Amino acid sequence: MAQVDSALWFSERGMGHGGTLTGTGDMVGMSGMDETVVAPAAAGLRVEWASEPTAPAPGQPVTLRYRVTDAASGRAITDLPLDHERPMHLILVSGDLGTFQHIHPQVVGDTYSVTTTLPAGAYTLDAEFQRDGRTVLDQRPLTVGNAAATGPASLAPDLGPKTVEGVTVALAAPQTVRAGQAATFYLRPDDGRAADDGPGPVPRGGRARRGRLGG
Ligand SMILES: [Cu+2]
Repeated sequence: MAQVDSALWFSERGMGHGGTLTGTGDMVGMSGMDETVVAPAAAGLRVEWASEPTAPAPGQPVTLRYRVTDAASGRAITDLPLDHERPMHLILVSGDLGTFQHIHPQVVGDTYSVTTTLPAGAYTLDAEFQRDGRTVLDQRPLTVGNAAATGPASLAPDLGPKTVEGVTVALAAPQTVRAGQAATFYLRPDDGRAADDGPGPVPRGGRARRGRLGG
């Protein structure tokens, strides 16, 4: 990799936002995988989930509630440790990959709750948090209005630089990515400032995301 020394490299663990993107197939690579991601049951937990309203409407606020309990005692857990400054990270992705949100439920009563607004479609919700040193992933579907509003994903490869809010991010990717084999991706943000200004801040939302291969 020619530009390793100047590239800002983010490990998949550094993002803290693992999960499987439904419908994407083999999409995102990983490097140095040393993190254990488990389902709630494997961590001795239950996750009770609810949306309000139960049938969310497009463009209308919907509150998503996660009640995490100790499976043995039934006790609600509201003291999840902070991981990247948040106790819980929630990624919402539409089936056609056209809508993506990364939001952070907060403790409300004995739940972790967040309110958002979504276009119509079928979504996958990945809620991730830490428990006893492991990363726990709760994954579930959510339909907003007409599920058929989001068709199949269009996955025409496009690895060119992208500019968002004045920051251009270039991606250096391996020629080939194979399921079960490590692959390293390099993201190089450039906000147009002189190089000796240092790398500058990385905009939120501009971070890499890890997925699992062969999902
Ligand atoms: Cu997050």
